[in-house]
Amino acid sequence: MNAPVLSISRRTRSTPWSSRVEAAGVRGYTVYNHTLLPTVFRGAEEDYFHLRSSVQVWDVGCERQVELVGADAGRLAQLICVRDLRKFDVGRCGYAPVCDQDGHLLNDPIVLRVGENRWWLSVADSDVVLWAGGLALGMGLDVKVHEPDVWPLAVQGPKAEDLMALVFGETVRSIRFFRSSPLTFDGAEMVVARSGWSAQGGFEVYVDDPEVGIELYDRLFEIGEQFDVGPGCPNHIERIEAGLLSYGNDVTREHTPLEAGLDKYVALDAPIEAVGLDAIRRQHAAGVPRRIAGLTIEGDRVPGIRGTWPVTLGSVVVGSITSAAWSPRLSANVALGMIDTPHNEIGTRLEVHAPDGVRVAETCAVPFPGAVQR
Ligand code: THG
Repeated sequence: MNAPVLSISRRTRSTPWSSRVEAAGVRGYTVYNHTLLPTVFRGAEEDYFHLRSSVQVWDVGCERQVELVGADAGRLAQLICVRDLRKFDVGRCGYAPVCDQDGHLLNDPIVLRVGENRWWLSVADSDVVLWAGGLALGMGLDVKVHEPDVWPLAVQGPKAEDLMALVFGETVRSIRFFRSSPLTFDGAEMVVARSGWSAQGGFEVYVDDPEVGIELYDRLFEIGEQFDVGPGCPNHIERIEAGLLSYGNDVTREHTPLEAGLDKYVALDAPIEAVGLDAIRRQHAAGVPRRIAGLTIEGDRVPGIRGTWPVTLGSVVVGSITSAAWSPRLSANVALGMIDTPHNEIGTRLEVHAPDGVRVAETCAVPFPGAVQR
């Protein structure tokens, strides 16, 4: 049987690096923010071990920036994000849930304050620009909301810092986790942040010129040869082990940030007003009915997951598996699932209804052992 292909058109946006990624032998794509996102190069397991041992360059141009610029930009950012942004000085970045009026997750972006009155929401896969623009319009705010052409390029892995220091200079070493700094490459200034969707350490470069972007990509590969640099992408196995959530997969508009386990990014007590915060505070007071959990699933390699798998305790459905993969390092199946309270308490034994049969599973702490190397 021939596998179906993804037909790519104008609606499925390319990034400045799509041609490079294809030349490098990308084997799979997904679509994220209407944009191509590579999912595998040499194979999920090979990519995984390479990411954990050297350095990879990731085309994450699909992580679109929603820019808020103008006198009310800070006010709008705080209205949109349920995290307390009062201490966000210029250069600061942070993971910040975005919710609707019922406290349901609309997105889980990284927020960057890139100027006094300029903020970026580096968004996950949903159209935040429409929500932000609608709020600004409805509230009569003095702010422009748009999606500038800025594409993140991630450099991830234990050797990312050494590579970045050769390309951008030694000062990259002084950028702290979730901080950014404007740095120059070939005379072009760009925002460089210590962040990225892996637990292996690294940076993200926000590129606003496709030609410079290609030059940067090529330079990273030229100079990176000594570090065994390779093409890469967010790795399914690595990110499950790290407990990094995928919006649309692990958490959706059905869930609140508390159910997503993002409590520490919610201003439960701070005197701020953000859309959805009241609803989240009410849920916090009443108790959270379900929560994302790590799980190990017994047996040999689980099949690929497309959709979710039911989780039961005896005859009662108590949740679902949302992401699962065989970890070649732990020799175990690692998973994330949305599990009803109190069955999400660590050490609870449950059953998973995978397509190839029922398996025993056990809830566990995330990150998984040895996942974080940053
Ligand atoms: N980088 C950029 N934009 C993004 C992502 C990214 N937009 C979409 C998506 N990823 C947003 N989701 C996440 C989820 C988790 C993290 C980053 C983005 C993350 N979390 C750390 C953790 O959970 O350990 C730490 C978060 C913190 O301390 O603030 O890194 O990857 N540009």
